[in-house]
Amino acid sequence: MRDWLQHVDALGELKVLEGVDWQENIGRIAEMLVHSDGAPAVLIDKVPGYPEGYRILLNAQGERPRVAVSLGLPADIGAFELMDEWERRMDTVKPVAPTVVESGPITENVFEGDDVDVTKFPAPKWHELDGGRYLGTGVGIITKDPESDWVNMGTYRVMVHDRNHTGLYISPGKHGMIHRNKYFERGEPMPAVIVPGMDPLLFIASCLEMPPNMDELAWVGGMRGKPLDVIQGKYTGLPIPARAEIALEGFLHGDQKRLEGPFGEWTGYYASASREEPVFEVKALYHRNDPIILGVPPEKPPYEAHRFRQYLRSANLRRELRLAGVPDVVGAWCHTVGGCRLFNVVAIKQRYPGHARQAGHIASQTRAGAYLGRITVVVDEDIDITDLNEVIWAVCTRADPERDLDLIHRAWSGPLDPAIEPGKKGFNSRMIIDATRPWEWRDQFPPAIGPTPEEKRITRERWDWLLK
Ligand SMILES: Cc1cc2nc3c(=O)[nH]c(=O)nc-3n(C[C@H](O)[C@H](O)[C@H](O)COP(=O)(O)O)c2cc1C
Ligand SMILES: [Mn+2]
Repeated sequence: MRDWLQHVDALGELKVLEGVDWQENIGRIAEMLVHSDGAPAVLIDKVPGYPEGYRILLNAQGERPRVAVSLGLPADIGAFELMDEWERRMDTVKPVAPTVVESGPITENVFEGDDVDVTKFPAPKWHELDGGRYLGTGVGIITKDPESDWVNMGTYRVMVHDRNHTGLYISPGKHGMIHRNKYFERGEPMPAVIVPGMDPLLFIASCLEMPPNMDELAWVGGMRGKPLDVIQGKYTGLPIPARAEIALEGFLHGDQKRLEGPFGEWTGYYASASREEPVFEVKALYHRNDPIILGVPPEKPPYEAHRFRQYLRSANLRRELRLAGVPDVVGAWCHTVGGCRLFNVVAIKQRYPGHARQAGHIASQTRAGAYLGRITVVVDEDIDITDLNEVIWAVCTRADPERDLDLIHRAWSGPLDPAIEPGKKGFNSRMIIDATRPWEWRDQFPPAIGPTPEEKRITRERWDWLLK
């Protein structure tokens, strides 16, 4: 993260802000930053009541140039070039296992037993109605499958309970939850490491849907072309990134529960209310000198994670459709308005009857689209899928509801789904809208009005003083 900050500062995209209270105004500023186009990354320092140097990074990857820095790409890269490069890397990057080292910046400060105190960090109350202070938002949770060598890192929110206890909310079906349930079924606590501040690329790997059995730490090693240095956790043996900012090592206990939540979530609501959740006991606390919390509080869409996942998850969706054997997928776009989950669009060049339904049903169930989706729209290749206006126009003019609407019942949802009744959260349904020209009479479909992009370019050149 320190290198990343230098790069971003050199681009003029980093601002430092001092003296802002954790109770209200850090959260307020975070909310407003992610909803402003062109807003910088902001490093908050000198939080009243906390030591100078204990910082919080906000809006790190809210703009494309800063996502490019994370990926080691030119800062002026275009959206589609970024997506192509991401897709290429997802196809070609081979995981490189981390290297175990004895120490690193993360061991500059190590506390155990009574000396553990996670309340020393200026974790903000991010949203007015949150049930507590969340240290973990831009966080990665490292766990291991008890039945195999699979190490996973996923982003699951972390609320502070007291000096050596936190909450950990994991949605059903997430890899950390699959691991957790296996430990709990054996009557064992789950060993885990919580990393609330780290390299933004690690965070990307942690919060995007990588395949099961993929070690996100090894994936980042592959992306960087060199293994990540890790120390071995003293209590759990789990890998801890040696250059991370902060790490909490300990155990999640199935038989100790405390209220967790509510928390403002990515759907734009405090949707999961508060529930009893297993408690994470911190056995060891590690942090660098002058540690930096990575703050990525969820907000009403689009927030920071949507701003970068619109490229990365869309590229993943396009790739997964290709890998599933759906031909002639021209593009896929996970719209930020739906949190890059609830409203996804796929464009195809129709090749055969049923092609559009195939694309729609599969898009709604790939790794990129399966969890808590809602609406998948399939359009023809002439529609600009990044433009909501064009997409809705296609829905309004090419889809007839009784012919073009399919539902999938009892699909993968979870407690965060605001449309599902309390007590019944778990399943939801999916709407597949086939907004392509109907296959049988596509040749008789009325032609759309308007010049082609090439014609527009020529006309714009000729009358450039008038037509921008
Ligand atoms: C800022 C942010 C916060 C998130 N919080 C949670 C969370 O509290 N619980 C959860 O299950 N998923 C959360 N997610 C989504 C998961 O991190 C994401 O689905 C990821 O793929 C999980 O890793 P896994 O696929 O290895 O399980 C969050 C994502 C972001 C960007
Ligand atoms: Mn995973």
